[in-house]
Amino acid sequence: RGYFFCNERLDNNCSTEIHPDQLLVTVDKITEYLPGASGSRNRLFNMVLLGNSGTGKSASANTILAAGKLISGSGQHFPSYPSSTPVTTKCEEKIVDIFGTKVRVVDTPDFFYEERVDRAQVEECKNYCQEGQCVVLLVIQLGRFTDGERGILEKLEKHLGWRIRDNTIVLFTHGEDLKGSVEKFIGGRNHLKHIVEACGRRYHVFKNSSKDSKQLKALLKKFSDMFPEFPTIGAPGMSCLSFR
Ligand SMILES: Nc1nc2c(ncn2[C@@H]2O[C@H](COP(=O)(O)OP(=O)(O)O)[C@@H](O)[C@H]2O)c(=O)[nH]1
Ligand SMILES: [Mg+2]
Repeated sequence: RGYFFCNERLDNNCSTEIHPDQLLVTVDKITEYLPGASGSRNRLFNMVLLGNSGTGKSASANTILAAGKLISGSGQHFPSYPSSTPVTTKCEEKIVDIFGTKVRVVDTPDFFYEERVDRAQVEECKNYCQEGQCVVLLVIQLGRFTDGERGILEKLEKHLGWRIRDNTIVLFTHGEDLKGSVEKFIGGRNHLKHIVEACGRRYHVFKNSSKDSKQLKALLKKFSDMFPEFPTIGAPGMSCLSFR
C-alpha cells in the first residue's frame, strides 16, 4: 500500500494545492491499517448539505451545529439570511462534537444557480462527498418546491459521479409552514414524491426557526437506523430511546 503526499505545498511557488481534507482522508487510510484500528468507524463522518439556493442549507447546518461543540472552522455559524442572490458561494466545513462523536458539517453553494454549473465548487464538494464517507442532506423548502428542483437529484448525481440517493435523506425546511402531514404534502406532488422515493423514502423535517434540539436528535436517530455503516452519533451508553 502506498500514499502520495505533495509536500511541495509548503513551497509558496508551488501551484499544486493539496486540500486539507484530502490529507485527513490519507491519514485515515493509513490509520485504518494500523493494528488495533477499527477501520472505517474511526473516520470522520461527513454530513453534506446540498440543494438550491435559499432552501435553508446554511440554516439547517447551523441547527446541527447548535447541538454540538465546535471544534474547528472559522466563525460559529454558516452565514444564512434572506437574500435574492446566493449568500453561500463556496463549500465550507465545520467540525463539531455532537454527543461525543466528531462530525464534519459541510455547507455548499447552489451548484446550478441560474443554469450555470459551478464546476470548481462541484470539484471542491467531491473532497467531502464520496461514497461510503458521508450522508447527504438534500435540502428542500416545504411549500417552495420549484420547477428548477425537479431534476436536482439526477443533476447532482451526474456531476458528483455517484448514486448519492443511496446515502441521502431529504431534509425539508420551514416545517412550521406544514399544514397537515408531511406524507400528504409529498404524496400530492409527483416530482417531490419521485425524489423522496428515489432516496428510499428517507426524509426529515426541520424548523430552523426553533431552538428545540429534539428535531436534530430525531434526525440523528434516522442516521443510525438508515445507515448502519456510519458511526452512531451519541455518547457511549446513550440509548436510541433517548433520541426519541
Ligand atoms: N422560518 C424559517 N426560516 C428558515 C428556515 N430555514 C431557513 N430559513 C431562512 O431562509 C433563509 C435562507 O436560508 P439559507 O440557510 O441562507 O439558505 P441556503 O441558501 O440554502 O443556505 C434565511 O433567512 C433563513 O433564516 C426554517 O426552517 N424556518
Ligand atoms: Mg447557504
